[in-house]
Amino acid sequence: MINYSIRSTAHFMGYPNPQWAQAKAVLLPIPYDGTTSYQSGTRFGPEAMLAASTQLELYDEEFGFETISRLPVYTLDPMEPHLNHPGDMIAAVRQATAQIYRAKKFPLLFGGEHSLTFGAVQAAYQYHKKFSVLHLDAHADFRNEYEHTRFNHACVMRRSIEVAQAVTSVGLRSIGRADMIEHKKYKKRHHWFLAPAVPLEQIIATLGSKVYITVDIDVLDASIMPATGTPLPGGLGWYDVLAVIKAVGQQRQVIGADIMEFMPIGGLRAPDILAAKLLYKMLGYCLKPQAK
Ligand SMILES: [Mn+2]
Repeated sequence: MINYSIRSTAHFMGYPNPQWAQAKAVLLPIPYDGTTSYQSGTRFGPEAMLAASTQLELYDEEFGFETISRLPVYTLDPMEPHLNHPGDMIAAVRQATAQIYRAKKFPLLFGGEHSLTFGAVQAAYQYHKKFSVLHLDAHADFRNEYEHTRFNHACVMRRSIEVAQAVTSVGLRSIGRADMIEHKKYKKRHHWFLAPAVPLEQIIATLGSKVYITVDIDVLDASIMPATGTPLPGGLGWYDVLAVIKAVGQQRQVIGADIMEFMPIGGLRAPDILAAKLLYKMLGYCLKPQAK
């Protein structure tokens, strides 16, 4: 078992947790926003997603079954935030994710700010060695350092390429000069596709056989996903994002995933539902439970 706990919360989809030994996927809520640069509030993301998930149908009309009754999903208690240094929180995420891998289960994290993804990527490296990262985001997050730390959310893919065999970013529409300088150093292993293009075959061709998927929720267009720290216009649509994840799930082995940067807006429920539904669809696409 994972040895931390601060409080219990709703389980995903309002569905009871299976026995730990039976669980195939493990959901790890991480309410943390220590380095968020523009506005904070992603610490409230996981709770809002869990609450919204209880409003979704268990039955998935695309798959023709209830994903969660075919696929035992265990929802952990939210991680306790370490507020001293972002590196401490990333180390805690690495430890927690490593425990999920050690138990031979699929980690699906949701936060929380994007810097945390590096902890999960490090744990993936520990257990899988060779893997690619598929990165859905408005921003390249490829700076070597930002606001005096190498662990800022704006650096998370630059850190990740130090352990992953390749990083492929999709949906980008904000690339800084500092991102570009680093990109040139890693050109052979760092691929990017600018929004609104989602060329599935080309994207998949850049990925190795094992893939970790990280979704910064701001990859979606701000009109349907305003609930994020640094929203940008011109993003991908709902079906674009589903198509990429579905194709990767069909053609590669997905070894872990996350959804980050969701920052609920009080009184506005549509983004909460979107984020919760995306999590549910990702479970189906990545773990492919069979119909009985
Ligand atoms: Mn972003």
